[in-house]
Amino acid sequence: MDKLTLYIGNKNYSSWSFRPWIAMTAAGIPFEEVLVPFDFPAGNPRFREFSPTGQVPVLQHGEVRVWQSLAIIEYVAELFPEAGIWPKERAKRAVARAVSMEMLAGFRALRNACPMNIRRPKGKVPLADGVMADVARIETIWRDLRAHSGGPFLFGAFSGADAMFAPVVSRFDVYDLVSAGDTLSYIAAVKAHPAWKKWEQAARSEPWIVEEDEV
Ligand SMILES: N[C@@H](CCC(=O)N[C@@H](CS)C(=O)NCC(=O)O)C(=O)O
Repeated sequence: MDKLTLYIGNKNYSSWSFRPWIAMTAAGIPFEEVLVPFDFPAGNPRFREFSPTGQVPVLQHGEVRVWQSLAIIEYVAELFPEAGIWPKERAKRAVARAVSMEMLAGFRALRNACPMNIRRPKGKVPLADGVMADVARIETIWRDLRAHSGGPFLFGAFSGADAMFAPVVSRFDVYDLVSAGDTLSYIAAVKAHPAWKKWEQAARSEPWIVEEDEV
C-alpha cells in the first residue's frame, strides 16, 4: 500500500488537523506527518502547494488527495476497516456520523469565542451570545451517547466521533466552560488517551505564537 502522508498545521492551534491525526493515531494507522505551521496571520501560502483549499488538514495517499477533516477520517476508516474507527453497528455508525457532522458544520459561536490553544493557562473569558447554547448541546450529545454506551468514550471505545470532538475537549478544559461531573469525566478520559498526550506534548513544545488565537 502507498504510504499515507497527513499535512497538518500547528499542534497548539490547528483544531481541524487534530481530528484526523488523533483518529489515525488512536486507531494505530501508520502515517507520515508533515507539519506546516501557520506563522502568518492568514494561514500559510505554502498550504497551496499540497491543499486545494489552501487549508489543512490534507491526506495524500499515492495519487489520492483528501481534504476536509471528516472526509479524511472516512477515507482511512475505509482503508482500515478492522481499525474500528466507526462503531460496528450500522445504527450507531449513523449516529456517530451525525454528531461528527454537527461538529463539522456547527458550534461556530464556541469556535469563534474560544480558539483551540492547548497550552493556554486555564481561565474563563467573556462569552458572546450563543457560546453556552453550543456548550449545552455538546454536553447533551456526550451525556446521551455515554449513558447509552457506558463510556468511557462516546461509543465505548475511542472512535471517529471522539476524534471530531477532541478540540472541544481542550476548549471546555482550557476556557473552564463546564462543571458537570459526567462532562468532566469524559474530558478526563479523552485527555488520558495516549494519542491525546502525544499531541499535547508536541503542542506544548512548539515555538509559534498566533496572536489572533490568544484569547
Ligand atoms: N472544514 C475544514 C476546515 C479546515 C480549516 O479551517 N483549517 C484551518 C486550520 S485549523 C486552516 O487551514 N486555516 C488556514 C487558512 O484558512 O488560511 C476541515 O474540516 O478540514
